[in-house]
Amino acid sequence: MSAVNKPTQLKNLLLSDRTEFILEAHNGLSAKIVEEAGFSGIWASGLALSAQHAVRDNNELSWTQVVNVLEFMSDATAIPILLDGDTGYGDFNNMRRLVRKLEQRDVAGVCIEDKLFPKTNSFIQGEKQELEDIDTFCGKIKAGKDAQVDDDFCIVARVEALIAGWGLEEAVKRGEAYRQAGADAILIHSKLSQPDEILAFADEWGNRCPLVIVPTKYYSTPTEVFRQHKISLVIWANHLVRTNIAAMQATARTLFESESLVDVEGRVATVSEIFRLQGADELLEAEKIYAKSARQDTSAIILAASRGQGMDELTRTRPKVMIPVAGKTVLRRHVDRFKAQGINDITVVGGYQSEAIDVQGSALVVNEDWENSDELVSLTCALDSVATDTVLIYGDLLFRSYILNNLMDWDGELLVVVDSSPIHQAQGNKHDLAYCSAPDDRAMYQQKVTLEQISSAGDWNGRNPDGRWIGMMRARGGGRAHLLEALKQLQAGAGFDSLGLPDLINRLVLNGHAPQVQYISGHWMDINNLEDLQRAGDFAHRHDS
Ligand code: SPV
Ligand code: MG
Repeated sequence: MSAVNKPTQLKNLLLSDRTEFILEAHNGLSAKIVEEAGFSGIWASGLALSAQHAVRDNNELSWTQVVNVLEFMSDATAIPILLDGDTGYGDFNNMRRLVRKLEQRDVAGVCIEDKLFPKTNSFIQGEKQELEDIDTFCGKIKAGKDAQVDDDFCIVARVEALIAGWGLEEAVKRGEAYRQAGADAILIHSKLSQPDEILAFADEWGNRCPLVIVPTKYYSTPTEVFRQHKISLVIWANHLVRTNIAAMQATARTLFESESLVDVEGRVATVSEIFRLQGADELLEAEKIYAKSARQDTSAIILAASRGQGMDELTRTRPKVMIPVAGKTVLRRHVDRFKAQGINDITVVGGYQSEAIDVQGSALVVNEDWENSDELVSLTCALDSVATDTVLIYGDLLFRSYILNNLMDWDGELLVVVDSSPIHQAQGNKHDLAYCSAPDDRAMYQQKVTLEQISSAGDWNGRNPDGRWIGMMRARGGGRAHLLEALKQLQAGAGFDSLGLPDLINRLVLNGHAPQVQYISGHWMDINNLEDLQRAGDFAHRHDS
């Protein structure tokens, strides 16, 4: 952002003792591209603004529509914009209002031409065009100058005498009248392919006030010639809209003919370049500050490295999480559930047949040594994904959405989900039995219970288990640090390779950081064998919400 305001920047360009250059733009994006290329100013061309809306340069675009586009251009850039204001869109009174509206949008200046509303582009039968009466046009200039609030807002008066087939004398007479009426610069326009009449005007003009030219037709004139003739400002008036047209036509033709993107991809801007020009990064940063509720700091880690047993054929070429259940893989179900909670930072730890893991919306890390290691080794592969708030979950679970909902609603540092229903402690389901500070008292809302042990023994310390840990936990805030600390301790000890999440949870208890228990009663299942898989289909159909 320049410290100098935009009108002053434009004034400085006009008054600079070098020949300066500005380039056409016709919307926010092209304005930004002009600025990034290094230009010190933008020409908001009437021709380009109307062309980009596929209407004619005959004031078919209303002046308020022009001003609306200018607002985007001005917001997108820090360099001054000189609007091609045609005839000022009416009389002196319309001109006053235009100037006020432009200043409100931080447009630095306006160029008006001495033709009649509605105007026609100078290159369409220019010699037939009628010029405005000199005094009337001077009144417009004066009205505009009197209306401006910023002293440096620039009004450029454009002389169309040469275009309309009048001679040099009339052109200079008009230029002088406009200068005396208060114009900050004179734009002298020509439709000839040689610069002769422009240069003759410039020589006659001397240094009365800054001179502006638009060399669209005499484009082959060396720029040095303009310098020698003391031209203040050169306008490249329509070259971005023309670039657009040529590029878009080429792309459209290729796509239509080839019915494929292959020939086009390398020739067009990348999607990330679009995001850069839009300033997408800034929004991501701002979200971190202003949109905390979107669970920006929450991640999910899904452990899916093992093959699983008892499902031989089904897991021959893919891990268990990639088996479809009621039309959707188990992993897809997980990712959808997390996304529904606003958790978008999702990491899957694969191992067995990890190349078959393909779920959009999640990142994959691989425990290469999955065959000789267990869950905690997998977890260490995903350490980068342990966020301020992290949900850890087994890959082979199916669960009703409210379970994750409730888990995310709790505000403790360490939480584990325990199922207190007897069915999950039945014979054959001996692992992950949970011993808690109190049994599930369903009559109590948000009962404060802590975990004491997860064990595969059905009678830990001579007690009956209070339920079964379902393979879902959450660590947030201080709980994250406790979790990482416990993991580090276990890693330093013997037998780390064969440890699982229950060992980590038990270490947390040992360290004095017993997780809180969220009791549930059923409404989940894990998939361990073909029979489970069949039940899983029913489960998914019944509880897909
Ligand atoms: C424009 O860019 O709209 C101009 C310049 O007014 S010209 O098209 O040459 O008239
Ligand atoms: Mg124009």
